[in-house]
Amino acid sequence: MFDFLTEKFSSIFSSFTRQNHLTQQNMQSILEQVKDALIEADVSYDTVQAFANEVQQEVVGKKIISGLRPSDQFIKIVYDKMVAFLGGAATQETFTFQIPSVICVMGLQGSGKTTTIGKLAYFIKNQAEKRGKSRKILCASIDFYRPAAIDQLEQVARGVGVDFYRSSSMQPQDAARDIISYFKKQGYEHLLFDTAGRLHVDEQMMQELASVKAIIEPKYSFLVLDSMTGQQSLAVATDFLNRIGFDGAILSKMDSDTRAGAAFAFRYELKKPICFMGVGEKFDQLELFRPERIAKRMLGMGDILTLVENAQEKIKQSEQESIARSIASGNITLNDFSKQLDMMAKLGSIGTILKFLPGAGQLKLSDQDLYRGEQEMKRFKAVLSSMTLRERQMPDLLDASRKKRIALGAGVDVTVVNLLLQRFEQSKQFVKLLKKNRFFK
Ligand SMILES: Nc1nc2c(ncn2[C@@H]2O[C@H](COP(=O)(O)OP(=O)(O)O)[C@@H](O)[C@H]2O)c(=O)[nH]1
Ligand SMILES: [Mg+2]
Repeated sequence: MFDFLTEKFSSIFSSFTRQNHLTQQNMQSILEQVKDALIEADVSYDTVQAFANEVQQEVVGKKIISGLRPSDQFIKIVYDKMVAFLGGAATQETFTFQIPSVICVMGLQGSGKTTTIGKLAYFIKNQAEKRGKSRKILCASIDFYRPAAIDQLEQVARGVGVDFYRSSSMQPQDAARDIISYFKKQGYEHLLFDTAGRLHVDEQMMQELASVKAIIEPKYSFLVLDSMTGQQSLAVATDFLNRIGFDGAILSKMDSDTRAGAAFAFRYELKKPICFMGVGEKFDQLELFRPERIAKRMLGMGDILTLVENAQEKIKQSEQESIARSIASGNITLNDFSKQLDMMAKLGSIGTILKFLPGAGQLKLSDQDLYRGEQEMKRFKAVLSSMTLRERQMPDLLDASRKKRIALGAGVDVTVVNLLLQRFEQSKQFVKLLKKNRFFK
């Protein structure tokens, strides 16, 4: 997600963070590079220019804060502006749908409406369940244009475990009235209403949608926008906004190879929030759109990056290079493993390292676990240092008698030697993860 912008921005700013002085010249050069990256991400020229102007004005008006390097301060300004562009700092932790409510999704064909209905149903259901509650949720559709569209929604509803209703009418307005009356009569709390999409915005579609919207009076109406489509999708969004109106957008397919230009420009150009984003085809792959988090990700300021920065300061270039070489050759030896342990020791405790790794928060390691982990690392160091270089390079040599000798030398039980070899196998996976996060770049 956002790989394109993240890569651009992190390379622009990582060269910049090493400079202590903020001059008119280097600031201009950075801003030009930022503008180029945004243009390449398919953000319109006007929006890019507006963004750059706002950053510049902010810089001019700002006093230099002592203790903060000017380059850092500049990046902070860019970050703050990005948050503002993307929709501002979040005031709410989550999105709460009122009860009762009709929730309507619209958008072009294939933008992800039906899938999004399933995700929203799951989101509402899941949120309620977390608080020990349940919700009566109904899904219905008036997409009569594609033969299997309504069947698809029926399957989606079944998959999520919510109700589905099919009107006997095939005329959009009549069906809409029928659905609404069923929704009310049966005492449902939420109606998720799927609409028809065309391949392009057309007159008939817009008129039909406008009249249906007047019938169902949705409390929430979302435009589902395929994030793959870039600037072009904003033209579609503008048309929907002017002709029908919506409360917010849901950007779908953010997991795909999108350059994220639409995400960047949507709020600024449409003056409407992006509320959610779809990050996969499954029901649980819907996330709240959080401008702060997105700006951080785009700038490559995620926690991983913090770890990388800490690491780069502390780890000598040569060590990194030699490990990088063996990774590149696909040939990791116990020697590298030993260096890895050293690197980890330099980074701080296992607890500190874990804090930076995404998803590690869910591991719920107790202090005791961490202590045990660190003890284990120390024993491993001892084991490794009682091996010969050849043994470290060719772990296959380690037969029972060698293991015994090594264990003796390290003052540990043979089981520790075996455990180390097991961990070594696992560490190959760890290396893959770090490599994926460009740890060794
Ligand atoms: N990768 C990915 N695919 C998605 C996402 N949302 C929808 N899709 C896929 O996009 C296609 C069209 O989705 P659908 O819901 O049928 O679109 P609709 O015509 O607007 O109702 C389907 O193949 C979906 O699985 C998403 O967030 N990520
Ligand atoms: Mg559909």
